Amino acid sequence: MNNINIEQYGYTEFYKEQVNTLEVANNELIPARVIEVHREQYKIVTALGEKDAKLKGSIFYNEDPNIVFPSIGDFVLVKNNPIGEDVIYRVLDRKSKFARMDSFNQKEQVVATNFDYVFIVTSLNYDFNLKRVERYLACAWDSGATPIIVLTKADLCEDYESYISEVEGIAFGVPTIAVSSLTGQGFDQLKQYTKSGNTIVLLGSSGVGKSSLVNAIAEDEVMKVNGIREDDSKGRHTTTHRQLIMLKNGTMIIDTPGMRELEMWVLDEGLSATFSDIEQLEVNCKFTNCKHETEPGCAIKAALETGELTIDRWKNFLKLKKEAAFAEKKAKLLAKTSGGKKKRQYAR
Ligand SMILES: Nc1nc2c(ncn2[C@@H]2O[C@H](COP(=O)(O)OP(=O)(O)O)[C@@H](O)[C@H]2O)c(=O)[nH]1
Ligand SMILES: [Mg+2]
Ligand SMILES: [Zn+2]
Repeated sequence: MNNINIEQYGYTEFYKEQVNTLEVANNELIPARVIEVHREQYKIVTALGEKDAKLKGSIFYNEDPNIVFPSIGDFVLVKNNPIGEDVIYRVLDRKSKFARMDSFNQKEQVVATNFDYVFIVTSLNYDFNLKRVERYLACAWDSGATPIIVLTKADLCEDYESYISEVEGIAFGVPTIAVSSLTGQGFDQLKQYTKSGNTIVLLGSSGVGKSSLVNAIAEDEVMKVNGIREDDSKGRHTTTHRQLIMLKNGTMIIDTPGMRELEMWVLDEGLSATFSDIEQLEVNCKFTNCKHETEPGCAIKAALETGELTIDRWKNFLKLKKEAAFAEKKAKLLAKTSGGKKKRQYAR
């Protein structure tokens, strides 16, 4: 794959200007985009094609606490090595990013960068949850990119117009599009965003149809859909880890497991705020460690009986709480393994 036009990967004036002011335009460094991240190993794409790359040690491991490490989607400056790995010298300023605080290392963990649109994906069946959309929206605005709300599985919903107006009530001016990856409904409305040179990140719970959506945009099976037996998906090239994938039409999708953790973190942050009524009820349980199961004097059970608290809301709370706890456990575990490794490198 020779002589790629790096502009197809979203290398715009925003990045070019930075390179010009750095006065590196005439030296040997060339721009590249990071399309895969594996610990210290990177896969990048430059005008010369896809290459493996590593960091310039004297720049990245020199005790400078402000040094920015490349993440998926980053534009970087590299020195081409015709017989081996390219060497990354610098990360260019980002136009958007998703990051979460890694509480273990007290460091910001960047999950994805330089995307144009955040597709906030929620399905029109049981998963539909306005509060959740609200939190995703806040997160998307923070990122610096433009949110688009995508309501999936329109084929399963008779009255999606009312859902759309509900969403529009909380998301002023944010495009809200109902789609079905099964029937193709709504995809002509998505086309203005899924264009060559654009990078998209998808945010949404598991099962809402993100992979199906990407496949439908790609008109190709680029991602594994949940619930399809292994045998059936043989031969499909499924995405694995921290990738930026280029679809045939030139749209790029950032697909990273980090998004899942980010999402859980967002949910956790919002959990207390969203369910403050439940937290207020809990205060009235007879026992401070009440599990709201069989304990006497349980205020939650009483509220469920009177209908003050609906079963649906209670179940939703329990489900989100469980997801958030799981994500936190996993994030801590991840932080432990990658954190230890990095510290050793700094000591060099
Ligand atoms: N009826 C219907 N089912 C869908 C649609 N999109 C996805 N699904 C189903 O929803 C399930 C989860 O889809 P998947 O794309 O793996 O969701 P993800 O976890 O968000 O990536 C699968 O069983 C899909 O077949 C849709 O537009 N209509
Ligand atoms: Mg998926
Ligand atoms: Zn209780």
